Amino acid sequence: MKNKTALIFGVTGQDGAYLSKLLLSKGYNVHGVKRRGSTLNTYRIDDIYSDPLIKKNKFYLHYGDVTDSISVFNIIKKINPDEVYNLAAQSHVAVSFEIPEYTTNADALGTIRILEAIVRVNKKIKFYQAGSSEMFGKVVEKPQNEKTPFYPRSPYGVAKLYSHWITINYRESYNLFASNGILFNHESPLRGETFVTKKIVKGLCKIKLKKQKKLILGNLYSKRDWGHARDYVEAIWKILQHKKPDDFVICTGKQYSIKQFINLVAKQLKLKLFWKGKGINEKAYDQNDKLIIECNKKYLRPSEVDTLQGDYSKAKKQLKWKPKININSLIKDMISYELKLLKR
Ligand code: NAP
Ligand code: G4F
Repeated sequence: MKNKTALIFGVTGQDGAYLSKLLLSKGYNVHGVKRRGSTLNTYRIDDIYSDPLIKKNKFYLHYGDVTDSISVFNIIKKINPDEVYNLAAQSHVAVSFEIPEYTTNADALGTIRILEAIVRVNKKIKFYQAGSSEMFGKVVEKPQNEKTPFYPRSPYGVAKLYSHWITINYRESYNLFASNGILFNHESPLRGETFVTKKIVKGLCKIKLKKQKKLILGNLYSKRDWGHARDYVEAIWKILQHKKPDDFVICTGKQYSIKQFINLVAKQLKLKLFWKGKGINEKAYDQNDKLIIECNKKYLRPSEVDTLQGDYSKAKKQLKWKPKININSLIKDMISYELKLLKR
């Protein structure tokens, strides 16, 4: 049987890197779409990329942008892949309040550009849409599953909800194999630097090594259901291998507050933290009463998602998927990567 070909929009991101490696390990030809920037953005995939003109490999990169219909159409037409994974997004919730129109263009309209290209080029191409637990927003029930009504709380969440429904609409209208993952927060050593887990792990590692004095955060009390990106890209792939297109919640079912996450990281780093104060004035000190963590309202959002906790029963039953990496192993992985970098 011929090897499958996958096309990944958002290949340079956290999930793009893990998914590329997974698909290559399964024998796929992997094509990725990267954006042109004034600085290089391929550090997460540099280890698997070598110029095909120099060395024949099965990993190819193309310049494109999901806000540019021409590039989206041309790439899909040229590659005519078996599977398209749409991971491309302005993925930072807080930033989506500052650039709402761009976020909508990339995260909502980007999806319809890809779906339209698939309809015009080849309706047999399977499509995965990277949906988010942010769509549950101000949650109306706990835990959240595929039947939970949505209530997004940010331009990002609203844009992702458009993509969720347009994926279902194209599935029903054109009989496409188009599926949504509704993924809860997932992290890894490759997580973007401004997301809270990475910021905490990096900040506390630097404080431990005396390379940074303090860490400044926002809301310490929101709760998230955090998994490992390596587990979640396995689920993404399984969603497209399922016998029929469908929508799946992917999560761990466990939740922790930001403060609990900090305490777990500090424990692994053998940093003793003493918490004082409440709300935005809550602060953490070390055993010498030196200030290590404080909060600033700069990092608060106009509207917050207070709690997220998923139920992955459907994925467990139908995809035979469950998370393998727990929160402490995730933190261990993130810390060891960070310490290695810092000690280099
Ligand atoms: P990420 O690290 O921020 O990666 C996003 C990717 O999208 C990057 O490759 C980025 O390129 C690319 N991108 C951004 N705007 C683009 C545009 N206009 N055209 C083409 N590419 C563009 O995000 P991630 O954590 O890997 O997440 C992958 C997807 O899953 C995203 O859609 C995200 O919204 C969604 N999601 C993530 C989580 C999570 O917890 N990680 C949970 C649920 C859903 P650059 O490298 O050039 O910036
Ligand atoms: O790490 P975060 O920025 O992730 P958030 O907003 O939950 O979004 C992530 O997960 C979504 C899935 O639910 C994805 F769709 C999305 O693309 C992204 O990957 O913030 C987590 C929590 C928030 O409640 C935030 O207010 O941490 C709180 N927080 C507290 N201090 C902070 C900070 N968040 C950030 N980024 N930076 C802080 O200093």
